[in-house]
Amino acid sequence: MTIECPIYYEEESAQHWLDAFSRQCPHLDVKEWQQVERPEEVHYGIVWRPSAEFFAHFPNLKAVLNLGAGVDGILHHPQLPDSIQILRLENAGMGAQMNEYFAYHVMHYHRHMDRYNTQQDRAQWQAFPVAPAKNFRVGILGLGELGSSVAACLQSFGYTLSGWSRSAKTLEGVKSYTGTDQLNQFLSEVDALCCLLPLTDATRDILNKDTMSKLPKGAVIINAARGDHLVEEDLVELLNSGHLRGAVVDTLRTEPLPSNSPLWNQPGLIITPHCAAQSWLEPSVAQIGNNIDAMLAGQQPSGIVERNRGY
Ligand code: NDP
Ligand code: OXD
Repeated sequence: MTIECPIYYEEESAQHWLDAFSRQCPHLDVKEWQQVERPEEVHYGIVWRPSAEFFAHFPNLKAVLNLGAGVDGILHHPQLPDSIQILRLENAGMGAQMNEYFAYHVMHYHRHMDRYNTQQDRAQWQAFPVAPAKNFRVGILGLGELGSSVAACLQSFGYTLSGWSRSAKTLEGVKSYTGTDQLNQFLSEVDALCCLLPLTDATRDILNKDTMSKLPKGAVIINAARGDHLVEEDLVELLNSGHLRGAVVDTLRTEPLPSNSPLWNQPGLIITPHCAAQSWLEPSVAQIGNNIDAMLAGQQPSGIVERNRGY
């Protein structure tokens, strides 16, 4: 028996997903959502940023499987029924990509590449002393699937690591901080602040003037979580005042960042186009296929989103 599953993918064509599902999960009949002939018979939908009408079109959905790790978009979907279970991708190749993204940028600052870039613009030849990695303190906001992967990767280079999460963690070599009570202490001991939090009511605007001012002077920020974590005007103010040495942002409040945004020309700011980690086809399809099989067999799938906590 084949199971019909509609897919809604925000970009023009879901063809690459359709091909991967037919290769890896031939027992699932995954098709573009408009091609489903009897929408009322469908129980599982596969989505990335579904349109307003998607949920009304499939009145008997039991679960949606999100083609990404972050679920802030789908949780704010105006038509999302209360009864539907939401599953998200866990890692699915994104851990390795985040490791590369954060290692690259942490080293950019630890090894003074920002300063050398500026010097090159001025044809200036001057070396800075190289401090051991253990003297460069990296703090990670969010120690979930991706944050804990980045922590383990950076630890292998010898960086001094700490992390902030809702629940306490026992990750080797990572000092664990939890809750708002411990946030200021955590921030005060960090040279590079990496953000890998989910966007929730509790974390929106968390990188603001007050919190970023708690970082030591000369600290840097690397945000690859969501644009709404960061108050962009506050970042600009702290870069211009010299409190922050630099920042890297992969996600912005408005995406794509408009071409006339002054952020493009902000000194000290590196912008990348929401590319830190992508949902790779093979592991994503395998995870979604396993989850649908588990639900069909009456078993617990993985990656269940707890709606009350927002991630
Ligand atoms: P997880 O849900 O696995 O981890 C989230 C972490 O954040 C957990 O450690 C959690 O704590 C912590 N956390 C959540 N709320 C709070 C809070 N209020 N206070 C303190 N800590 C909190 O998420 P992932 O690691 O899979 O993904 C993280 C985010 O990365 C995604 O939500 C998405 O926004 C972003 N992302 C960005 C991509 C890009 O290309 N730029 C690609 C993929 C993801 P606890 O462990 O106690 O639950
Ligand atoms: C995600 C993303 O959340 O790509 O997976 O941002």
